[in-house]
Amino acid sequence: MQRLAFKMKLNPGQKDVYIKRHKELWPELKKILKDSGVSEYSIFLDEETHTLFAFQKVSGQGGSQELSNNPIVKKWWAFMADIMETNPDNSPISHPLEEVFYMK
Ligand code: RM4
Repeated sequence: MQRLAFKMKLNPGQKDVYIKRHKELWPELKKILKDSGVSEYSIFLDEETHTLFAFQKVSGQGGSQELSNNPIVKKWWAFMADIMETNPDNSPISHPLEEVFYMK
């Protein structure tokens, strides 16, 4: 089991939309994430910098940001592209973070 953290960027003023869309996360996307081994997936917002801090446990080959070949994931990223900083293929710009402390 791997523990992964990364950061993304939300466009200013989009907090409420971001929360609403995730409350209504597509069930098929949730299934893809779970089936690929992602669990305990949380995303926190730093409102000062608009940084989204994501954490997840991963038991499969890779985390959520490595599912770019999946058509549903692609569709979700296209849906989210209007409110996040994205790459030209609509994937959110994600920066991996190094774990420097862990206490169970
Ligand atoms: C995020 C972003 C991530 C996705 C989650 C569910 O806003 O699009 O890539 O894993 O939603």
